[in-house]
Parts: sequence; C-alpha cells; structure tokens
Amino acid sequence: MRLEQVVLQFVSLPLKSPFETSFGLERDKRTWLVTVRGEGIEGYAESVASDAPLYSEETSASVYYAIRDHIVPRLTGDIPHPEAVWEKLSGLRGNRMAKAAVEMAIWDWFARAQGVPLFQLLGGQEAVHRIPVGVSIGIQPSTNELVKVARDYWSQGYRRLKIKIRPGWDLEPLTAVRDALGPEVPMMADANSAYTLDDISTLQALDPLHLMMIEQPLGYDDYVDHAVLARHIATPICLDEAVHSPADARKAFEMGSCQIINLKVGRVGGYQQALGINRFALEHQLPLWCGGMLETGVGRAHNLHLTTLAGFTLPGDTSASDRYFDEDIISTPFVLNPDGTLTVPTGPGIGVDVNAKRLQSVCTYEEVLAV
Ligand code: OSB
Ligand code: MG
Repeated sequence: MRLEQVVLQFVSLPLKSPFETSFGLERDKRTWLVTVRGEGIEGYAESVASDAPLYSEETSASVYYAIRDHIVPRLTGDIPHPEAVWEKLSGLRGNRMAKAAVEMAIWDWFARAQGVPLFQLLGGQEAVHRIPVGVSIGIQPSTNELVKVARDYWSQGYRRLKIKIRPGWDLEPLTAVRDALGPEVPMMADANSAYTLDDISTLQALDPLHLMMIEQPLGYDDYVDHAVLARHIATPICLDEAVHSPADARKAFEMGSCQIINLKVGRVGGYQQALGINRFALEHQLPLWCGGMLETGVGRAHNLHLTTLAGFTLPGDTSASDRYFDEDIISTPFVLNPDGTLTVPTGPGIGVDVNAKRLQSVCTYEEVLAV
C-alpha cells in the first residue's frame, strides 16, 4: 500500500480539571492529531509530546519538524505492512514520539484497509474485550481534596488508584487515602523523577502502605540509581519515562532497576517497538501495564488495542473520556463499565471516528504534507 498525504492538526482540548505532576501543571490536552491518507483510506493517531520538554525531551514543536522534515520524506514507496515503517525510519535517532504518532496512524490505516480491528493485526487476545483500568490522580490543593477525589474515582469502579507524588506531597497524602479507603484498595504512586538517592528514607517510609509499585521515583534517564534504590525499599519499582525501547527494557530488567514497566506506545516509538517490549516481558515474566498521556479518544483507542496483548497483566491508566474532557473529539466517547473496564472498539482499525465538528472547534492549526 502507498501513502499519499499526512495531515497534521494541532488540537487544544480543555481538561475538566488541571492535571498537576512533579514536573508541572497542564490545563489543556495539546497534541498533534496525525491523519495518514492513501488508497482512499485514512488512519489516525496522536502524539504524546507536550509543549514543553518536562516529561521527555520531545515537544510539540520537535514532533512537528521531525514529522515534516524527516519522517514524511521517508514514507515513499510501498508499505507492505506497518511493521516495515520502523525500518524505513531507522536512520533517524530519537524522536520516538514523532515516529510513534505516524507509525500508529499507519497501523490504523492498514487495519482499516483490511477491514479488521487493530488488536487483531497486533496479535492481541481475541477473548479480551474489556480492559481493566485505573485512574491517575494529579497533585491536589490539599489532602482533604485528594481523599475526596480518590473516594469518588474508587466508587465509580476504577480498579486501582495512582497518586502523583513529589517531595513534600508523599507520605501524608498517601497515608490519608490508605486510611480512608482501606487496605484492600490497589494503590500506587508516580513520582515522575522527583526524588534522588538522598531521599531513600522518605521512600522507605512508604513501605508500610503496601503500594503496588512506585513509578519512576528517580532520574528520567537513570537505571543505576533505581537498581540501588530497589535494594533499599520493599515497594516494587516501575519505570516509565526511562524506558524507550526493547533494549532499554532488557537493560533495566537485567540491572534490577525495575520489576514492572509502564508501557506507552506513544513514548517508545510505536507498535513495532511496543510489540518488542511485550515479547521481552512475556519471556521474562516482567509485568506490564499501559500508561497514558491524557490522550484524546484517538490515542485512548490505540491504548486499548495495545492492552489486549498478553503481556499486559496489571490495570492501566486508560480512564474513561469523562475523567478528562467535557467533550472528547471522537463521536462515541469511552465510558467506564460498572466492573471497572473500558470496552475495546471492534470496528475496523482503532474502531473510533473523529467528530469533525468538535475537532474543528478545538483545532488551532492544520497542515497537509504530501508523501
Ligand atoms: O507519568 O504517567 C505519567 C500524564 C502526563 C504525563 C505523564 C504521566 C501522565 C499520567 C496520566 O499519569 C495518565 C492518564 O490518565 O493518561
Ligand atoms: Mg508515569
């Protein structure tokens, strides 16, 4: 199959409430929606890069230039299968979020052309129609507010609560949620690299809370200190922003830097790379779960298809559309089933469609690139 055009649309979609992490505060989901076109079919995906290089080095601006100047010019010629895209882009270093946005849209395009749901093309488990999901709770103005928010999500049916932490917002708020909701509630914390080895005693103090894991406590590019920390705390360590590839997953696992990986397909360069990490995880009984980047319904649909793979054994961050937005950009927003799951769409490709009118009202810039 051949591609003819790649359309970049910048979307600024207001979040229902600001999302605060140790690295910053986001009020809107700002992303590139990528549409690939060819042979009369379109495919869709979105970038997970933010405007500022706070979570990752990549930004909305770097994603734009990487796609326009380096990725699209390499998409000429036959694309026999979406797995071939990674190879076409292999000369380009880094820029994995930019590569992912295009590669994922091509998987959707290809699956739609075949008339099959994306999870089938990915080799996902046919029997998995409902994905158990949790919710990621940003830093709140007060502990009381956090307990209120946590209680509300838990009563909605979410399967586990992830609470963002940073120095000064850790033991006290986590203990308050544990005390309010009880010992059975699956809870975890995400530090987004806010700590160093000087904080070992603070992190040890979290052990009695029996968290499922602590996500990315130390440096965003570090494996050595995480391996040291792992020997000093009982809480399992999960890596997020430090893992970019199957090779990274192997190194982090072999060094003992993590016992769990948060896999975001948009972070690691797309499905070809995500499938490689999934294979490694299965071979080594390394638990995976699907993270999120506050995606619109398009990225959310991709995440659900990814989570049908056998390596995903823990509830992920793919919450319902109404946890993020008053009005999503897809026609049928994702709703939380009473059993704390989201349903994987079964139509061709990612199985969701963009609401053109809604998209138009939140799209601030558009550019059509010829392949
Ligand atoms: O570290 O997982 C993270 C959102 C933006 C950037 C980084 C992270 C997150 C989340 C939100 O935790 C997960 C979601 O609900 O999409
Ligand atoms: Mg994280």
